[in-house]
Formats: sequence, C-alpha cells, structure tokens
Amino acid sequence: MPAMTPILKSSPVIKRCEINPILSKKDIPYDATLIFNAGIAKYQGKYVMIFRDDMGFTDELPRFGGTHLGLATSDDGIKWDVSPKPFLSFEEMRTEETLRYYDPRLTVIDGELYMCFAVDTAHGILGGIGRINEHLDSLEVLSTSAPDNRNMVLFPKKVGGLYTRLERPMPVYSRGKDRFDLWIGQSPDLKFWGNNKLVLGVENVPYANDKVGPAAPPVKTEKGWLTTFHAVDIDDTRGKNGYEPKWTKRYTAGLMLLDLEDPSKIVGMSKEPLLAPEMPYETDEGFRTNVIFPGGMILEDDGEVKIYYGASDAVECLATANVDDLIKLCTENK
Ligand code: BMA
Repeated sequence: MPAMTPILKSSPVIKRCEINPILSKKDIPYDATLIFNAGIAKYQGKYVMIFRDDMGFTDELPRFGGTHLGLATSDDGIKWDVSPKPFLSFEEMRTEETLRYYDPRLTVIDGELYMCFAVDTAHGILGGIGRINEHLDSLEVLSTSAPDNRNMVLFPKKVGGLYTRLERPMPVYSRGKDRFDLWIGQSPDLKFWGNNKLVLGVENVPYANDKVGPAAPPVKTEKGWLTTFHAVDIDDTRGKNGYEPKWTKRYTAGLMLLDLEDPSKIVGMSKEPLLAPEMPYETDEGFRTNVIFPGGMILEDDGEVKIYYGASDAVECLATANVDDLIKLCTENK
C-alpha cells in the first residue's frame, strides 16, 4: 500500500524485534483470529501477558465471533508459552448486560497484579479494574466506570498516597464528534475515583487530529513517569484498508514524561511519533491496517525499555529502546 499522508515515521531510537510479530493466531491452541492489544507485566519472576483474542472473520464465520482474553508467560519477554485455555473466555464474560472485556493492561502494585480493561455493555463502554490472583486463573473485578470511558492504565505506585490512573473519557455530546483526550484520576482504594484532570488534549499533539488516550501503563524514571499514548489522525479521503470497507484512521504511539509528584503535569512530550505504522504487518496485512497500539512497557535493569504493541488489530509485536534516549525525546525541543 502507498504510504499514508502525511507521512509519519517512527523515531530512530526505537528498534523493532526481529521476530515480530511475537504472538499471532498460529501460536494459540484454541479458537483465535486476531491476537492484539495485550497487557504485559513482570510478575513472580516471569513476564505475564494477557492478550485480546477476537474470533471469527474467517470463511466459516465471516463476521465477529466473540473475544477471549488469553494468557501467556515468558522467561525472556520475547518467546511465549500460551496457556491451553483462555484466562477469561467469551462465555465467562457474557451476561445479560455485558458483552465482553477487552484491551487488557497489566500493572503490578505492591506485589499484586492488576488488570484494567474495556467492557462493552448494553449501555455503553466502561473502564474496568480488577485484581488477578497469584495462580493467574481468576479476576476479581474491583470497579467499573460509568459510560463512556476506557483505555485505563494504572501507575505502578501510589502518587501522594493515592492509586492513580490515566483514562480516556468519550464525550461525544459536548465535543460534537469523535474527538477525545487523555485524563487522569485518583483513588484511595481502586474503587472510588476522583481528582480527575485533563492531561493531554488532541490539539497538543502535532500528529493527531482525532483522538489521543493512554496506551501502556507508565514506568517510573528519575526524570518523571514515562508513558506512551495513542494518537489518531483521520483523513476521510483514505479508502479501503485491511478487512473493512473503509478505514480512515491511523494510530501512532506518542511518548511523554509526567511530573513525578503531580502526574497531571506534562514535563515533556516527543514532538514526533515514537512508533508509526511502517512494516508490512502494520500497514498491509492486518484487520484494521495502520494501527499501532502499545499496551505494555517494561523498564529493565540495564536501561532497555520493552514496548509491546498490537499491530493492525491482528498481531502482537515488540520494540525496544534505551530509557535515556526515550527521556531525551520528551525533553529536547521543549
Ligand atoms: C479502538 C479500540 C482498540 C483498537 C482501535 C483500532 O477504538 O477498539 O482496541 O485497537 O480502535 O481499531
């Protein structure tokens, strides 16, 4: 496919994993078509991944066939052992009110593993937060938001004594259209949320004209909370991409540094995308092409940062960078 205009390129500091995609439907021992938008954390000495598995879109079932949340673990964060059964199956998630959970994000706080997720319900999309047990086989849902909100991610430590999350409310009525921003909220117990503030508006991101929101949960550095965000530009002249008759959006990943004491304040932001769709598995081969959506970011002891991302809503990928280079991207040309 010809490159999308305006042409956006990934930052030179980022390196894609040579074996990308690191997880796709061929690795899954149960019904699977699209494997993407996973959450990843280091927990109990291993890398743990919960991934979104959308079924259907095949010759036998040429439409959406449900979503499982799958579980995989890894010793090196690159090669994964997928559990024989989903962590949460479509059947287990479904109630009269709830259709499915999806887009999981994992954060370890004080040794406990938490998952944020989106919930499709009969009355709108909610953001959910739950605790995963030590055996990685059950989820205790602690809270769900009012509609419409999603893309929640938890900070790995309390800030000012409170649990802190980034989120993306979807105010269609007041904004007049699909145009959303990135917000922050705090809680004493992961259940009751307040202190909500705007962090980043679409108008602040040079490569977005449609929406911005959280991506992977933030990591703590000496200079601030380092965090990716998703940034969407839309162009109605774009035609058919991927499986859909018309897909006019492009999702890139941005990067920003938030103040350690008051993460509603941006210390700096990269003026260009950190990751933009460029490889064939990002631009040509997926379900909704030209989508990059980070869901996991891990800072290793040697300064390497692993950034996991869903590509084209079809496969899960990995890219790496050095933490100092990432911080520099946010602080240079402020
Ligand atoms: C958003 C969410 C994401 C997805 C993206 C691109 O609205 O559904 O899960 O990756 O669209 O399709």
